[in-house]
Amino acid sequence: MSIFETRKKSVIDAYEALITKKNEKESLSNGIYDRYVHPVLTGDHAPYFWKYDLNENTNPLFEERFGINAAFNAGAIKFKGNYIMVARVEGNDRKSFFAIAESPNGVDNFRFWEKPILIPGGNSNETNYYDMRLVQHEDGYIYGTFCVESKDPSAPASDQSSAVAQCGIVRTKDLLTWERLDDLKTPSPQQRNVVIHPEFIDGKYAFYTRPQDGFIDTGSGGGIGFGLAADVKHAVIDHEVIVHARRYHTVYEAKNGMGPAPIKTEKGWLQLAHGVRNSAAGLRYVLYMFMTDLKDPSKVIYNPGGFFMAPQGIERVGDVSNVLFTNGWIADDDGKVFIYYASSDTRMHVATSSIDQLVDYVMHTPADDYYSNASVENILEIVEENKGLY
Ligand code: M1P
Repeated sequence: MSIFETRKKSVIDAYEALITKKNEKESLSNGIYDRYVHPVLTGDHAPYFWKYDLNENTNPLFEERFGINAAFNAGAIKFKGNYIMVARVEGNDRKSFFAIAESPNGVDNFRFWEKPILIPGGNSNETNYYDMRLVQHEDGYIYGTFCVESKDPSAPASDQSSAVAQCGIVRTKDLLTWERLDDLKTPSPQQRNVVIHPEFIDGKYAFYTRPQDGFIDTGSGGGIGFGLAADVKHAVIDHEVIVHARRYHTVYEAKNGMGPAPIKTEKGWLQLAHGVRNSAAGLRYVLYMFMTDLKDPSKVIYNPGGFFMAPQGIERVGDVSNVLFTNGWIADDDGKVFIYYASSDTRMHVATSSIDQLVDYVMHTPADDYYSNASVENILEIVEENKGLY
C-alpha cells in the first residue's frame, strides 16, 4: 500500500474506533449524578474528511490540512429522538465555530454531522463565535444564543488581546437552516453567557444575561442578570435585574454565568450555572445550581451552598486548566437528565441524573451561610440526626 493508503486507513480506523467506543458510568457516585469514564466529544471526534484532503494526487503523504484542537462548551437539545450537541469546535487557528454532533443514547456514539454551521451574517468584524445555548421556545422555534467576539476598537495597537463580547441570536426549526436575528441590546457594554428562557414572561421574551464592564472582568456587573424584550428579532432589554449575585468567599466570588436554559419542574425552575473564583493557580470554574420560582424565574427560591460539580482527575487539565463549564443539558420525558459539561476548555463529558435527584439536591443541600462556623453547624446537625444510625 502507498503511504497515502496506509495512513488513510489508520486515520479512518482510529476515528471509527473512537466514535463507536462504549461509555460507562464510573463505579461510585455521590447519589446526585453519575459521571462517565470517557469524554463524549473531543477534537479527535472531528470527521477526518474535515481535516484531510482525501485525493491521493493532491495529498500523496496524507497530511492533515486543517487541524482541530478541541470540542467543548456545547449546547444540547433532544431532536427527533436523538441527543444533539452544538459544540464549540476550535481549530488549530484558535477560531471556534459550531458543529452538531448526534448520539442515539446520549452517553456515547456522538458523531458530527457532515458539515459545521456557517452562521448567517458572519463577517470579518465577528472574529470568534462560541458557547451556544439552545432552547426550544414555546413560540415553536429553537433559539441559539452565542458569544460574538471582536477586537476592542478602542484598544491601542500594542494591545492585541482586548476584545468585546456581545450576544448573537439565531433560530431554526430543523437545525439545518438558521436565521440570524439582531444581536441582543442591553444596558451593559458587554455580554456573555446569555440564555433565553423557554416560556414567555408577561408576554415577552425573557433573557438571562451576564452584564460585564470588560472582557475578562465583570467589573461592577453583579452576577447573573435577567431582563425582558418585547421583540425577539430586534431584542432590546432596557432593564436588567440581578438573579444571582457574586458574593465574597463563595464559588462564584469573581464571576458567574448561566449555563443552559432552565428545566421546569413541579417545584420550580432548575437552574445550572458556572461560578468562578480566583486562586494562586488562576481562575477556577465550577458548576453550581439553584432553583427559581415558577411564575417569576428571576426569584431564587432554593440556593444550595457550594459547587455542584468541580473539575476532578483528567478534567483538571487542558488548554485552560481547572475549568468546568456547562451550557447544555437534556431532560427526557421519563425524568432522566443528561448534563453535558466541558472540562478545561478541551473536551465534553456527560453526567446523568434525574429531575427527582436534582430537585432533592437543590431543596435539601444546606445553603451557604458564608462563614466557617455556620458550615460546621450544618455538619453537627446532620451528625445529631444520625445518632444511633452509624
Ligand atoms: O476559559 C473558561 C471560560 O471563560 C469564559 O467564561 P466567562 O464568560 O464566565 O468568563 C468563556 O470564554 C468560556 O467559553 C470559557 O470556557
